[in-house]
Amino acid sequence: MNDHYKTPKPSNSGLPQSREQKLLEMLKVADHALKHNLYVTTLNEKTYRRTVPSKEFYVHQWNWDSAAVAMGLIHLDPERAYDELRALVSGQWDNGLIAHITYNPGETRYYPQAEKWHTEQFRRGEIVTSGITQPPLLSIAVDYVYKHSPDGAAGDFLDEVLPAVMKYHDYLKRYRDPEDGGLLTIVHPWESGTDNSPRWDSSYTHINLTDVPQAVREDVDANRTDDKLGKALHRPTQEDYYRFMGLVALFAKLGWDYEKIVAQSPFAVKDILFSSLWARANEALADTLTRVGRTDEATKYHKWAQQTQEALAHTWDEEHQQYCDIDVAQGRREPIIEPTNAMFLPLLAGAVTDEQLPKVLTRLSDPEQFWPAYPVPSTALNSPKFELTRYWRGPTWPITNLLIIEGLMRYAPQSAQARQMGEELVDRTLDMIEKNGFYEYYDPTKGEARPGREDNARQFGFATFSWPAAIFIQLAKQYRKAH
Ligand code: 2M8
Repeated sequence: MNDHYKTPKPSNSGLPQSREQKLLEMLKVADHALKHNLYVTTLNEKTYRRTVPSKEFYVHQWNWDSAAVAMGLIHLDPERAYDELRALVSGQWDNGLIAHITYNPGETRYYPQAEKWHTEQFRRGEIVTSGITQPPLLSIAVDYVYKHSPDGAAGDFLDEVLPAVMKYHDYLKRYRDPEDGGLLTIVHPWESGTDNSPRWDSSYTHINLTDVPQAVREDVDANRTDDKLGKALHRPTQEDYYRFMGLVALFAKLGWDYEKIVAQSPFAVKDILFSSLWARANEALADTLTRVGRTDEATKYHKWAQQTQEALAHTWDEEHQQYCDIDVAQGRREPIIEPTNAMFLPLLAGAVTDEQLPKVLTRLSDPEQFWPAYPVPSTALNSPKFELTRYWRGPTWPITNLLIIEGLMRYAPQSAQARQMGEELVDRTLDMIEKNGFYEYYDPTKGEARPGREDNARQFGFATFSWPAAIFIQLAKQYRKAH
C-alpha cells in the first residue's frame, strides 16, 4: 500500500491526540483516497467523474459502491457526490436497468472485460455496461445526498437523476417481482453484492458445470485476472467463475430479455439483502418525492416498501432463528438456511416484528457467531462454512456494517439494546478502518487487514478501497459530528 494512504500517526507532541483531531486527520486521508480513485472520462461528448472501487483491480464504476461513495462525498465535496450519481445513471438501459458495472474505456485489467457481456445493443452511445444489477442502494444515496446538500445546491442534480431512479424502480418491480409478492429475484451471485456467500452454495448444485460451454471455461482459464492480481486463496474458486461466466453467456443468449432470464436462469433467488435494500430504497424514494412536493407519486413507493416489509417478516424461520433467502430457480421454492450477516438486513428495511426483534439481537450479539472483536462477519464464526480470509465467506465488510448500523438505529427508539449495539458497531467500524486504512474487507477477530508480510497472510482484498473511505466519512459525520 502506498504510504500516503496509511493511517496518520499520532502527533509527536508527546500528548495523546484527541479523538476529534484523529478523526479529522483520518477524514483528510479518506478524501485523498477518494481523489486517488477518481476517473474522468468524456463519453457522448459529456464529461463524467466517477470513483472506482480500487485502482489495484476494480477499475470501473460499480453500482452500490458508487452509491456508498456519494454518501461520503456529499460531506466533503457536494459537486463530486452529484457527479458520481449522474455518472451512475448515465448508462441506464431503455428497460430501466442500471447495471452493476459501467465500464471505463481503455481499461482491460478487470475480468470480465466489457465485450464479454454482449450488451452492445443496449448501450447509450459510448457508455458501456454489464447486463446485471446490484443491491439498490442508489435511491437511498440520492435521498441522503439531497438531504445533506448545502441549501439550494442540489436542484439540477435531482432533476437529472430522479427520473432515472424512478425508472429503475419500475424495472425492478416489473422484472424482479413478476408475481408481485414483495421479494425481488436476483439471477446472478454478482447481483447480490455478496458474490460467493455460502447462501448460494445450494443453488450452485443446480448449475451443472457440464452445461457451461467449453469456450466459456476456456475463456475463464485463459483470461481471469482477479486471482492473479489478488490472492487466489481469498478469491472465489475457478468453478465459481465458470458458473459466473456461464450465467453471463446464457443471459446473452437469451438476448438480455429479463422475462426469459428470470424464468429460465438456473440461479434465481429471492434475496433477503437485496429485498431489504429494496424496501428501504422505496421509502427513500418516497421521501425524496415528498420533500419536493410530489406526494401523489410517493404513494406507490410507500406501498411497495410496506409490501416488502411484510414479505421479509414472513421469511423468518423459527427453527433456525433467521430470515431466509428462497431459491426460486426454474419453479423451485426452497428456503436457504445459511447463517450469514444478510439475516440482519431486515432491520434496515424496518421489517422486523416486535416478536422477532429480541431473537435477531440475541443472534447478532453472540460473540461465537456474529459479535467478535470486529463485527459483523459475513458468515457466522461457528458455521462450518466460515473462512477467515475468503471473500464474502467470513471477513467483515464496511458496507454491510453501515447497513446494519442504520438498521439497529432504526430500532433504537424502541430498543435500548439495538441503540447500544448500533453505537458500538459505529465505534468498532471506525476503529477497524482507522487502524488499518482502507481495505476491501477485514479480519473480524482482530480487525486487521494486513496481518503480516508472509505470502499466506497477504492483505485482505484490494487496497486504497473507496467505500471504506466513504463509509468512514459518513459514520464520522453522522455519528461523531466531526467537522
Ligand atoms: C465484488 O464484486 C465483483 C463483481 O461485481 C468482483 O468480485 O469482481 C463484490 O464485493 C461487490 O459487492 C462489489 O460491489 C465489487 C466492487 O467493490 O466487488
